[in-house]
Amino acid sequence: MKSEVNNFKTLPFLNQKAGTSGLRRSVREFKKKNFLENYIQSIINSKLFSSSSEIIVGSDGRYFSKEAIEITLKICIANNIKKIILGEKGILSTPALSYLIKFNKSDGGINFSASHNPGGKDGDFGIKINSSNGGPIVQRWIEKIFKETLKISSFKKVDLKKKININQKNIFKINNTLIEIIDPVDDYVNFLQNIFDFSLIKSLFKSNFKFTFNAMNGVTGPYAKKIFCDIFELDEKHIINSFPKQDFGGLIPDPCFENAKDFYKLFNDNSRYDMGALSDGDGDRNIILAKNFELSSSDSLAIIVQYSHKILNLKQPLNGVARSFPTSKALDKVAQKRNLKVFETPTGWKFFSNLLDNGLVTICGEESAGLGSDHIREKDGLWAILFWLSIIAITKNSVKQIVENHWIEYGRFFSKRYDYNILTKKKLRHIFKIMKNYSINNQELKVMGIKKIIDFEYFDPIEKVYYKDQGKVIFFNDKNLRLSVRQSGTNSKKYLLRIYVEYYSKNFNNESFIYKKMDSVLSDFVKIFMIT
Ligand code: VG1
Ligand code: CO
Repeated sequence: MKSEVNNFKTLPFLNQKAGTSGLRRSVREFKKKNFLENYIQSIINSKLFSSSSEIIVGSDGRYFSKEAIEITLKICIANNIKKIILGEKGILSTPALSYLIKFNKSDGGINFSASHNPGGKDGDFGIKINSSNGGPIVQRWIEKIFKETLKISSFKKVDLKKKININQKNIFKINNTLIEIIDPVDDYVNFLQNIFDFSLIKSLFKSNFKFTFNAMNGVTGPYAKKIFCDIFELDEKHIINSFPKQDFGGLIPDPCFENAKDFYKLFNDNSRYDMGALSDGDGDRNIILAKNFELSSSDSLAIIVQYSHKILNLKQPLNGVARSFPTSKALDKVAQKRNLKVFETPTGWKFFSNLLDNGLVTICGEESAGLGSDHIREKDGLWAILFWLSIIAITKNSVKQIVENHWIEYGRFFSKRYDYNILTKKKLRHIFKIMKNYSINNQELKVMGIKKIIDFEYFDPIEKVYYKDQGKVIFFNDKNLRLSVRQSGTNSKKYLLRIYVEYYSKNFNNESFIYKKMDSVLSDFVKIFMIT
């Protein structure tokens, strides 16, 4: 087959740098002539992959995924990549893709997903790039690929007469490249069966326990059906939005009340369910609901660590634990009791991978519905849900009871995230500048009880690199209060500022009083720093 070299220098690749979780842009941008071709060739030019590489390729099934996979295959073939393993119909959840890299000892992965961002032709598209450990590429590789995007002048792509059929399991060779199309679900689900005691969870499902799952028309549906229906014998009617759709059926696949109102309503006063769970577009996030109750991810992380020694594959002491800095310190309380070291990282899973690879941590997580462990190198929605089902089966308590017992023992970290759409880059820079230049002796800050504002910096103990500009942390005279501020790195359209407020109280019941207090701190803060 002919390999064509294209010399279109059509696109200035300036600023095509991956953010918190890969390169994320609008579909419209990705569909520009040669945009994707140039980016995939840039990845190859960076030498992340070579002609002896085996690469796992998949997607969350969103609009443009199949075309993107076809383009990627043609470029990989022209560049003589040795082997591509692909999920049937182009489907692979982010955790399943990470699993396949790690356990096939592959050289990395390309995952077409914009995760929780909207899909469809007016939505977003994205590329998550993974290295040979199964985790997102670290900053060094992000920079190398970025540099290649600045100087790329041509790409190689084979010219094929026929479309490559990726819709059924198969193995075939085109030129020097072996292409294997596999079942996206089976191996990963078998793997999960070695982590958790499935018979224990099955007995929970056989009891009176009522469970429902919402896949948000993302990639997790087929995995959830296999686990909950085929193995735990749950009726399929309890798995909602279970077919991966190109436009997520019009839903935004970011699991939260706004995007899943009907599902949330199933958990009102008259709820017939004991537990509900949702995942995002690419299956790495999880939300857990119960009657009149939504579990915060920060609490979920702490409680998972609290019960880890009771779970099949985690019975040995943990190496350590990690959380991103805006994630509440509930984890730290449990870790302190267990004598575990806590690593506080910038936002984004790539920071956890080094710690996991080097045996420094076993469990880690973020406030944004992402939890995981050293079983793979991505956050894992179904893993977290199975963990909770195991805790419920072991303790025979309800979700709410388990959480309240945790609060009684450790106190409660109230936490909330607020997002602000900042209109211009200039304004965003200005906000950070005034935060930097503010004197602590300023009267307004004194009135607010602000003690200090620091840059959150992180020293990666493995890479031996200092990460700066990751956000700000604001400390108050009231030690129970903490505020973090950072810019989102996953939003394709807007400059999004995220403000995280945390308040610790030994008494878990004074909810409305504490939330009011948090709201008022926030409203003073945004006024002083001219955020609104
Ligand atoms: C958001 C979350 C972050 C998460 C990232 C990727 O990033 O805050 O915790 O790691 O999404 O999640 P940001 O920069 O917009 O705050 V996913 O589900 O896209 O892999
Ligand atoms: Co995701």
